[in-house]
Amino acid sequence: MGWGSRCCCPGRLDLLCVLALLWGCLLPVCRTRVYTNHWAVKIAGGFPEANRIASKYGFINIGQIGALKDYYHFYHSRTIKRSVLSSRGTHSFISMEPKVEWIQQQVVKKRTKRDYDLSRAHSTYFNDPKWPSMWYMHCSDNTHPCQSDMNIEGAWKRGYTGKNIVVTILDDGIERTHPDLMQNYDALASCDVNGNDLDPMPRYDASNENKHGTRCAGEVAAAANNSHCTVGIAFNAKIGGVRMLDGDVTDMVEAKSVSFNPQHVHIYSASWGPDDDGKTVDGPAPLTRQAFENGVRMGRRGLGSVFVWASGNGGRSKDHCSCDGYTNSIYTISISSTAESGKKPWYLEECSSTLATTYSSGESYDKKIITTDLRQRCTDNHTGTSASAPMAAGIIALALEANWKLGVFGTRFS
Ligand SMILES: *[C@@H]1O[C@H](CO)[C@@H](O)[C@H](O)[C@H]1NC(C)=O
Ligand SMILES: *[C@@H]1O[C@H](CO)[C@@H](O)[C@H](O)[C@H]1NC(C)=O
Ligand SMILES: [Ca+2]
Ligand SMILES: [Ca+2]
Repeated sequence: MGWGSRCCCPGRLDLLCVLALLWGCLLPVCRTRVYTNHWAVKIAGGFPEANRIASKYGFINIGQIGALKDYYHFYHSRTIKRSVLSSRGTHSFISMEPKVEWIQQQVVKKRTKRDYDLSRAHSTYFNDPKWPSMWYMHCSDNTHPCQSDMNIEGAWKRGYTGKNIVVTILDDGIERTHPDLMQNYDALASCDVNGNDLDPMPRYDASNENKHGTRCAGEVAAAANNSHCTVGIAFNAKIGGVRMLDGDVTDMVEAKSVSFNPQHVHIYSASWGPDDDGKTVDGPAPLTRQAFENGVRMGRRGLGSVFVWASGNGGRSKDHCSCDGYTNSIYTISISSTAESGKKPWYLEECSSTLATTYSSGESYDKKIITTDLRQRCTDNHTGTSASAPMAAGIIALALEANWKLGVFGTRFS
């Protein structure tokens, strides 16, 4: 609903109009009609009769209005094109013609395109302190073309914010007490495979080694407009974490993680894999392969669990993502990165299993990703394909909210 279509004030927004909006859009307050020199007329008796009446009063009969029988479009060239007063003159006596059943001078209606005015929205839209600098969601300045926003606001504007979608981060834990995560935290999407319990809180140490999962989680579902830190892409999605990287990772640990609560969790995001050293060829072992297959066949009530995977950071070692059996699995959606500049980042691995690319870090002068950090903090330097996969998970959450029935491999197993 555009304001203008319900309310007053074509083409302007002044204090009076704002007050009118506050008063519940009382129409008479400041409505100005703009009359055109086009009329809609209902005349029984067919086209010749309509023509006769048109010429009698100085109108041109342009023809029937669409498929509306007996309704004609009349045009009066000697009436001013746009006027705030309805037209008077001898032509207005047409309404007295017995064959004229109804007549209406056309007025201009304010119609607003249902797109999004970024120039009005950015910086003030949300009160989260990091929002103005979230360059990959909106364009806050003119230093780069306004293409870096991945059209996320476009999805929000249509009402998709991740509601009822459940995402879990398979990583080193999630700080569920973080002020920007606790609102959307979902215990049913969380567990601790390393500690064999249900609490995915990270283990704290001096180097904050286990910050990774918390950083990924904030990208997906940090609460919006809570005056704190950042805004998640799917800021109304539920977010959980599976703590599984802070200990020995085995086939069983991975299998438990990717098959955790598959009728509750919809999207799993993983930003890890075999060493990106240019020498390692490795992939899921039997239990995890089975867990993936069961997930896409039976997870999400048969529509398929969505497994989002970071494609790897081994570019500098000439690592190749097709030697990584997680990213090149047909069961995962493998995500690569692009820098703020739009260029390929140095860490990028190129291979054919990459299905999409989202923003992340690049050169040292490129901006990085802003998200929640361990110890209830906020960071603006999350990097690598690790930052790209959760971004895709957030976008997929918006897509699933828009179309829940999207299947993972719709026809492949039919
Ligand atoms: C965010 O909160 C502020 C109040 O702090 C409010 O004015 C604003 O409309 C809110 N933005 C959105 C998008 O809800
Ligand atoms: C990363 O960000 C944190 C918090 O914003 C800051 O303390 C740290 O120095 C940054 N590290 C680098 C390498 O820029
Ligand atoms: Ca926030
Ligand atoms: Ca790799």
